[in-house]
Amino acid sequence: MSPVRYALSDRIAVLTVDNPPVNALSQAVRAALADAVSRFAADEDAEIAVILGAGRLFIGGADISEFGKPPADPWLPEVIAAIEDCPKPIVAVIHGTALGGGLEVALGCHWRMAMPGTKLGLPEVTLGILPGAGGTQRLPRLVGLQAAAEMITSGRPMTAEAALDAGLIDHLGQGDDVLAAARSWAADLLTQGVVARPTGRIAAPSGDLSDMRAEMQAKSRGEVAPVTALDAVAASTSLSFADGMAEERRLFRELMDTPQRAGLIHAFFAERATAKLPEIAGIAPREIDRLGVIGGGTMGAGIATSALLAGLPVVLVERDEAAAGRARDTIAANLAAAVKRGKLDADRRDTLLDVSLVTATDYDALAPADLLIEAVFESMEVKQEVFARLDAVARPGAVLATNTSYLDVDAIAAVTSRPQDVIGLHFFSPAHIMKLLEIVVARDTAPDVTATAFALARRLGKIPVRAGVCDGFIGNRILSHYRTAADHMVLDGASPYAIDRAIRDFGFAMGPYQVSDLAGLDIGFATRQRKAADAHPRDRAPTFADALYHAGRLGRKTKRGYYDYSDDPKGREDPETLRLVQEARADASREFTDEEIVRRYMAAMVNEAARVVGDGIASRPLDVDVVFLHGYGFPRWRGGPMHWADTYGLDRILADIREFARDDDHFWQPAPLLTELADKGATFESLNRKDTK
Ligand code: T1G
Ligand code: NAD
Repeated sequence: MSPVRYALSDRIAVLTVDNPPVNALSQAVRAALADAVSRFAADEDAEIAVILGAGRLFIGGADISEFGKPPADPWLPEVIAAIEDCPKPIVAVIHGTALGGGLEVALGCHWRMAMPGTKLGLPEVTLGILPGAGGTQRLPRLVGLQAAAEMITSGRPMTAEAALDAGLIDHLGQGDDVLAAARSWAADLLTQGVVARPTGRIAAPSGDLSDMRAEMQAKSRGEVAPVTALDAVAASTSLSFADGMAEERRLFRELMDTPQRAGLIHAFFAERATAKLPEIAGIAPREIDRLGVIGGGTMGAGIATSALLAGLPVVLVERDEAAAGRARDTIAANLAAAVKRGKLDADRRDTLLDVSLVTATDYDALAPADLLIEAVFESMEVKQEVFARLDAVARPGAVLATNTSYLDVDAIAAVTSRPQDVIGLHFFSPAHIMKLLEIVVARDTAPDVTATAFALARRLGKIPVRAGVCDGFIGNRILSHYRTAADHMVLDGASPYAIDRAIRDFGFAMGPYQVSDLAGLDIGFATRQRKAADAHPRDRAPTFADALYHAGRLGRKTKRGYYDYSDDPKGREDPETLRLVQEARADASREFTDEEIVRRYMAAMVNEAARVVGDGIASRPLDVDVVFLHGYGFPRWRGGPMHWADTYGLDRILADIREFARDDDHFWQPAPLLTELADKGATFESLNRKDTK
């Protein structure tokens, strides 16, 4: 059956794009749409055409899985030109979502209507490209230069209401019967005697984007698509429509060929692949109607907020009334911020606080909970004591989860009579904002408990990644390793500021020492104390970090850490820090270029990541990528550390590690999986393909 249906009645032709799940504009859809438009043009009984999407949305854009393959006729710009050039009026009736090429189809139509709740956007820059079917030329003609530039360079969608205000659509529909609304509007237009009205013939917009360009360039940290997209929009002011279209195509092709495009598309599919695991395929999750949270500090309050926002009632247990009150205050403040951001209305907030949230000090209050998440202090002793108490009060079949950052989930499960019900749910801070959730599957965790954790993640709007039990799971384990590589460079003579700068220039949001200041230097100190007993004689301790800790420089919370925050919230470099660091290191004779800093940092990251995959802690390399993109500020356009490593070359990383091992063959030991893949000339991507497209 054709993916575009044609139906005629009362002089109205309805062209329905039907290509589940998102009506993407694959080659077959483009060809069928072009045919349907020709048929309408030739159909003497049809006076107006409506383009609609079947199912839950209009059109989700170009078919991303075709990117990187040779382009197949007809091209989308040609199909849209045929719509625009049709002498009889064609209207778009948009519901659900119109994204990328989907919105560009609508821009090529002569009139546009959207149903309430619709999102309209040009998200191409988030995939490393730009709107390549006329979006950069038609949108500014409809909504003005500035508004178009903002929409295209941010990739952020607009609501139907905002689109009406902006002039992007002509009419806001009503009700939820899209076809009926479409037919009724088309009939009205016919009565009004409307004619075809090509967007491309609207006068070119005027204005200047050079200030915006300079600002974007300064903030881009190496990302190319947004600035290039801006250049395409700017072309609409100085070139004819036809020449502007040609310029858009030229810039589009340029971006299509960049590694950044490949990185961003990898990220898109990787995020959707993490929940696809053979071990939970077809397994029914347990039902979750009520959550229990134990500990209402930073994490517990954030987790409770996240659950409440998703409509799950929460019972939160703290040590005493004062702590329970503080937890409630934190949650109230989190919800107030959500109200301020327009994510929640004030009445609903009141109901969540008064009805859906129960705070208590007695563990018996947890008895009705279907899933309990422990977020108490990071201490095995405390956690085991809490789990023994949970075992006594939780109902049979309840899932018992721990939010530990590093500790052994098997050892926590072992104090209960039901280790099959125990799992790790490692949220990231702030838990109601960060999307990543590491799901730590312990030795005895039952498959339906794992399936329940993935179902919960979906309900909370999180991106779940399966991890196995080890110190730090996927993210924190790899972090500890490359952090150590950075510390070694400081011990050998690099300034922490030089390292932070080089890492930011690579594209990370923050350097490792800025991250330390944010987390608190006491956290790192406590971790080192905890691990001191397992230290190898050749491990090199970061003596400078201890020195800062002992000097009371704990980071942002004490206004001083690696940086000085006393009169600058962003932090200033501080000669006192450099003096403390200098005193604390024995041999500081080496100099490091930015390039070497990045090489060492990334080699350590990829090497430990290869061990994490080789040991089965991460299911596939793509799972590591998603953890780093969403939990550690890894630059999205580089696709994640494993994708980046494939691009850089696994043989080159191995050569780097062997070079660094000449000075320190204890720290720099190549991971067996890295050696194996590099020797075969294979990539990490080859290990992803087994389970994903
Ligand atoms: N192409 C191919 N597959 C797609 C796709 C697309 N555009 N969008 C989604 N899928 C797959 C996805 O991988 C998943 O597959 C399934 O559909 C459901 O997706 C010329 C260059 C539309 C808001 O960037 O933002 O147009 O995992 O889980 O949460 O200028 O999908 O089930 O096998 O995300 O309901 C611009 C990308 C393209 C939109 C729906 N378009 N998609 O969200 O479902 S570039 C986009 C989305 C372009 C022109 C150009 C979302 C959605 P599987 P899902 P959802
Ligand atoms: P926190 O100190 O802010 O909060 C811990 C809370 O637990 C305190 O409010 C304390 O009163 C309460 N508590 C302690 N013992 C209790 C008990 N027996 N019963 C009930 N409540 C008890 O700590 P946090 O930062 O929220 O960390 C909690 C857990 O989450 C730790 O395991 C930590 O490793 C993990 N974690 C923290 C982060 C982070 O960035 N802060 C991120 C991920 C995971």
